[in-house]
Amino acid sequence: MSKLKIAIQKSGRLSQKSVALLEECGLKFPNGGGKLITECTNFPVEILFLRDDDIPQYVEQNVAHIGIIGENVFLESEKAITIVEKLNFSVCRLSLAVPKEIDYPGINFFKGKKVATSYPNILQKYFKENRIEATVEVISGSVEIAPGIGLADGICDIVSSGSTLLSNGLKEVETVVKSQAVMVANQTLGEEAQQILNKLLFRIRSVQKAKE
Ligand code: PRT
Ligand code: ZN
Repeated sequence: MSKLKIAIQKSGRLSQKSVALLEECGLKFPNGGGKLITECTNFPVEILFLRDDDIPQYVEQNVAHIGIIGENVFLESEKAITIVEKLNFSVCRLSLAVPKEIDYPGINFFKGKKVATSYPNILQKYFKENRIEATVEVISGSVEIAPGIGLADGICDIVSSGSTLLSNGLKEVETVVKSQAVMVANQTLGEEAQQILNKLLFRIRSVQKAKE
């Protein structure tokens, strides 16, 4: 029998909770030791540990059948994959923020401005929908320092408690998208993979219900 291949984040904010969810579903597997791939001992599942940004591509190409990522990564990737379950953890939002001393007049503030982000696809779509012409400056990390060093007038980044914005002299002014961990799947799963996924989804839903 073939196995369902599940991609989860190797190390980061989603890792522990992804492992915990699979364990709560009754899956037993050796975890740790820096292995990149591991087999469940009691379920036809193989787990791949990857960078979260690579997961949409692997799922689209069917290298992994399913994956667990933030909705923000799903949306930014623009890959042809499907969300099959929202997982209710790692809740956050992608927001626009500006220096706190700005007297913010509303979204038109961003017209003609420069905004730093690691999420150019999501941000450009948002600006287009809101008829804002702005320059999107792509940087891969430490986005919060961009206004302070004169690189941008504002930023678009993940916010959860808001304390990072605060400590960098910024304030949140618009929510661009809300996010949480989601399970994504390849759009043309074979019958066997689909059957295993259905079993797993049934267990995930039971685990979620028990927590309500
Ligand atoms: O190495 P790899 O590429 O796999 O990981 P990564 O560094 O890209 O991602 P990681 O582990 O930081 O985050 C994984 C996912 O967790 C994100 O894609 C989000 O879906 C989700 N998540 C939830 C968050 C946060 N909360 C979060 N607070 N991702 C990032 N942050 C960062 C944010 O970028 C900002 O720097 O935390 C800071 C803001 O937090 P607050 O609490 O100060 O507002
Ligand atoms: Zn990443």
